[in-house]
Amino acid sequence: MPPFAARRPTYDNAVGELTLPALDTQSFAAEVAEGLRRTPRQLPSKYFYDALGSSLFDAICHLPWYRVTRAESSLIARYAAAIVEPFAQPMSIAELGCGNGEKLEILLQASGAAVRRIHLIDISAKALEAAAVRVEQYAGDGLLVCEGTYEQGLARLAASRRPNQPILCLFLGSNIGNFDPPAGRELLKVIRRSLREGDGLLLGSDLVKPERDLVLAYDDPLGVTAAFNRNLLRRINDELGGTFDLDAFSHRAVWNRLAGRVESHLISDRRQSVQVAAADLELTLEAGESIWTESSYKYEAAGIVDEGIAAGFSAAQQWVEQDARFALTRFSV
Ligand code: AVJ
Repeated sequence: MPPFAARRPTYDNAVGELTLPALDTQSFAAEVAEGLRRTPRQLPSKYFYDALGSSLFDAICHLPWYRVTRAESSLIARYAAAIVEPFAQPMSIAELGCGNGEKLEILLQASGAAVRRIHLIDISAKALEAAAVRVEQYAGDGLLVCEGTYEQGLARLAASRRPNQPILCLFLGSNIGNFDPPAGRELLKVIRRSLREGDGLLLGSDLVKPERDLVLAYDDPLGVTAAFNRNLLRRINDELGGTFDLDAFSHRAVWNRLAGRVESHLISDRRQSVQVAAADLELTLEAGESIWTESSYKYEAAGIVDEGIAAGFSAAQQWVEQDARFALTRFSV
């Protein structure tokens, strides 16, 4: 039996298996149809993370030009003890969008905290398997794995928490940056409402920095980010019967200073028609027309603190990596 399958029984059966409406093929098709009919055309970035997309993202994290992951990992390694210091132990740790679990493992190892239960929440089954294998040894009181959206994971977290253990919820990697500011605010409120007094949130966010650094981070010379972006079209072809010609789209990253975000686009190199069978969609793209696939909002360090307090958290402590410009902020409930 593969290691992950053997650990499946650690799912919390009392809560039951949730159905995952945001992740099934029908919802994927509906969101693709809705986004591609919009002006400007758009696709939701949460669908990047199929097995290949998750592997490409792992590769991005090793690129010299994408410093988010390394900056955050070094902050966590250095300040691990301070990060967990306010929480009564033994405690639980939950991570929204845990990816491969590397940063959580660093926190568990470097903090030496008595962590009994671990909740992993991610939209990618492949990432969850990797994370589960990594941190299982630290979860003396069970590892709960939730393949789903943040909202689904938070609902399960609130319903399945251990009575006398505070929860530190991790929301790292600047994943908050994929939400436009009103949606980000709303998500922070949902996180806050899923937690209780004595709990905390550790939020990792990338900061505004010079434009050339931002553009290189999202349009790297090796073309890995371009492949990550184009893989969304490949996924639509494979899962929804799409006819995208992957060679006919160029990756473009632009810093939109006024909006405070890096935008990732796929630009149609020529006028072309595309069908997506499962979405019942036929569209014609003009030469130079863009499909906007991702926003990566960048924050000011003080702005992040304000957002957490506005969402109802009571206090904040912040650690900043000044060189790469990345902030880790811990909020108390
Ligand atoms: C995982 C959403 C934080 O926006 O920086 C990396 C994804 N996209 N390179 C980001 C990503 C292109 C990443 N997040």
